[in-house]
Amino acid sequence: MNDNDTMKRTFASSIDKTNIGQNLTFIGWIEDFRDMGKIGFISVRDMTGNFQGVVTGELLSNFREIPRQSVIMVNGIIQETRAESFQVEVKVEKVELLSKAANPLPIDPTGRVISSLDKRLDSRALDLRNLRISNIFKTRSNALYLIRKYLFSKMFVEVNTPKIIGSATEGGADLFGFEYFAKKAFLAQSPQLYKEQLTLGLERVFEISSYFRAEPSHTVRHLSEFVSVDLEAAFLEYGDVMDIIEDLVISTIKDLYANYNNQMKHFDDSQDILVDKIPRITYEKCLEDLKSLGEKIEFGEDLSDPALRKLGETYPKFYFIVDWPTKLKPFYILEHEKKSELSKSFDLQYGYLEIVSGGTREHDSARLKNKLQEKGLNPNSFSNHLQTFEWGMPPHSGCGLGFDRFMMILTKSTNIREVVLYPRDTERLSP
Ligand code: AMO
Repeated sequence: MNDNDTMKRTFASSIDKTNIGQNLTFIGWIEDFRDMGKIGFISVRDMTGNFQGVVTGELLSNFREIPRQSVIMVNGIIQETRAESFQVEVKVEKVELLSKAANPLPIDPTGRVISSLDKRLDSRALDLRNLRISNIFKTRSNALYLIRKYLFSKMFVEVNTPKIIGSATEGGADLFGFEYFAKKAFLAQSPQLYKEQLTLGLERVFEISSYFRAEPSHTVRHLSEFVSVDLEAAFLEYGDVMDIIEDLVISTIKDLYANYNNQMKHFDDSQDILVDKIPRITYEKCLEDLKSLGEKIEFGEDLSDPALRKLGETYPKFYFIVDWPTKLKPFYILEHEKKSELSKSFDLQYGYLEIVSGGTREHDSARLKNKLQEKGLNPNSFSNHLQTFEWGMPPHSGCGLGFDRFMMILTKSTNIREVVLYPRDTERLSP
């Protein structure tokens, strides 16, 4: 192999009948080799798809020696094919083994032999050679691109705030703490305090980053490290933020189906996630609905997992739950002026699954200080944050979208670990 041979390669998906008769070079992983004695058929995968190669004569013995999933460089003439799944095939004239794969491999990346999720995660890099799995992560990349594009179009500025912090952002629980030189530090649970502060200089900000929660629960929707799309905007109310999220979610899904259908087609198409509108249902209406379903929840109680699953049967797609009891929401959420037991807050649900949480924020420093105390937090630990509220803090609202959970919906995955490359939970710390 010469230095620039790899650059002169042709991609599997780019060949069709117009290439017949041409001599081309391909690089990829051997997915299959069917040996019929005098003739053999190879299926080779690259980042764009598969091509079929026909092998005859002396070359056949070369292929018999090469384990599947090895990397080869193949040179050959493009010709007509009888195979239904290919437009043309490559009559192999030369083969070079670039990297030999072990035999057997820990998992079968073609998916013919099914492995458990745990086993697949132990060999994640190899797992990505499965077409459905690689398409999950291509969709993830495209969804991030579309979300960024959408937020830029709404004049949001992308920011990066610290992940090593000195005090809790979401209250004291679920924090990972560690020694930071001679001090105690924590891993950020969210960018909440920073994003609020930044509205006084930038008005509209968003951040896409990993956050850390010492969630003791081992569920299909919690991880210790997850990615959140956070936004915060001056002079908007929680209803405006819901409008933005509704538009963002619907347009991202529409765009993925319209422009990336070659990826979306790999996910179960029996579930239709496209909607035109997202209904807004109050917390109190949810209690009524649950009561009629035989689930009695008192005002002020959180909606338990079984309650959300019941609610998810009534509202199986996207819906907002709005105006939560003030006592259920964090210190930074503002209550309604005339009904202080209710807060200006919302969650976006997909069935039982909470995707987004947000609200209008308290922007008065004295009231914020009281709220901290009421929630059992020490205002002294928040003195840096509180002082910024004296510098012309605008009224503001925002939310955090659990991106991994959104990916579960987009790819119809039932476990959050499916859509995260290297998930971290109570048990998993490697790879
Ligand atoms: P909240 O704590 O509800 O709100 O988090 C926002 C969203 O992040 C996702 N999420 C998680 N995803 C996977 N694993 C976890 N352990 C996990 N925890 C949360 C959920 C959730 O809806 N600061 C506020 C947001 C705001 O008001 O702006 C916050 O962090 O999808």
